[in-house]
Amino acid sequence: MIITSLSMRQIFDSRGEPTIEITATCDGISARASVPSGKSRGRSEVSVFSIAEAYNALPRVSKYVVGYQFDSVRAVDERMNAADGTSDKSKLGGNVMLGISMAVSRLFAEHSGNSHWSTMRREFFPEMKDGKNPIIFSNLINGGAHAKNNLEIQEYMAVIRTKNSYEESISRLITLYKHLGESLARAKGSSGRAPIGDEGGYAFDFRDNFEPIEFLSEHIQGDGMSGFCSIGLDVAASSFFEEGKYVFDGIARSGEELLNIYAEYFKKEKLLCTIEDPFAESDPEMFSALSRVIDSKWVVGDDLTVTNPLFIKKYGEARSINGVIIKPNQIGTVSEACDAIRAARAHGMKVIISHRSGETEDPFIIELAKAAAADAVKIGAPTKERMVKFNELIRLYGSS
Ligand code: 2PG
Ligand code: MG
Repeated sequence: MIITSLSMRQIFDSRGEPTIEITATCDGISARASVPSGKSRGRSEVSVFSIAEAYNALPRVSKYVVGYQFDSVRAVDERMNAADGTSDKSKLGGNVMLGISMAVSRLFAEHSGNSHWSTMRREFFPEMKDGKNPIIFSNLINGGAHAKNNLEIQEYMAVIRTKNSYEESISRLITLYKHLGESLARAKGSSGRAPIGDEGGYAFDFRDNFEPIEFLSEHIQGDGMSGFCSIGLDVAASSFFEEGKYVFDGIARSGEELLNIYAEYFKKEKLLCTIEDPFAESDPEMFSALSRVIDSKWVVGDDLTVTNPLFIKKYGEARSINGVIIKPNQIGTVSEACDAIRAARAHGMKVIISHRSGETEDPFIIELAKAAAADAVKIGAPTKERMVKFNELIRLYGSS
């Protein structure tokens, strides 16, 4: 396939921040893709160009891509990487390169007349068969960098295992989300609209970081969902790690003290099943220590691993984590995100394909999850712009 043009336009993400949408064409066929943005970013994520820088970079990247014959997405990505030549994609822009890589990936599908997910599977995961329906991680209470409340923990998620149809489980999740909002508003004495965080979850102040878990647990049980719904946390602990201490519930604590708090959480709340970034990315030994203590639960890396196959391998070998977040815009091309998934699998890790706090309406992550037969998808609260991802799950997986 010869790529005949690349163009770009500015759009806005769900946080109202400007981001880019790329259109790639070939013989009159076109495909487009847009790039999300993260607020709580890992230190080693690839560079993000401003809109002005991205417009400036596009002709420089196009020079290496437009007018050339390519047989795979990987070939396009390798050519962009060679032209960029930096480890953090700072010459051509990680977001620019990812937008092109995603649009080109869709263009290959359009060109061959196949679905995007099956085209990606053929190139990157040819040995994969459809597995179980991916588990949904849905963020219902927001704190940390995603909210203006007193919670250090960034995300309290409903973790939904769908055996039969997504229609049914998503409908139950929406009911849970509504009931939780009503009862939080009552309990917190709020008469107006509930405060909402960046990913659509409720953002009230709480007694401490454990209280939201109690609320969630009570509602999951009250709504009769405990057979298929549990609780996950994304602590995003780098955001409250200051001078070697974790400032948690108002007190500066050592890593060991924080580990004991988590162990207590897991002991007290049986529905709690996963914990992401429990410690700062500069404190990997503590991930391993926690993994030894709660070895039947998922200990997940995000800021720690930034979708980088080398980091995933390193922390897989050290047994620091047994699950990993995959966000294509942390690494900046589709083929490298797929390499990260393969690295995770090679080390026996659960693969969770994730949105960002600043999302667009692009359903790319669901297509990737289907292509890779991922274990889970992380897609925010069931509301507003995030519904695109839920609806795409229904479309791609249908009822079974
Ligand atoms: C995270 C994400 C998505 P952000 O930390 O996992 O929930 O947040 O996009 O702000 O990094
Ligand atoms: Mg995270």
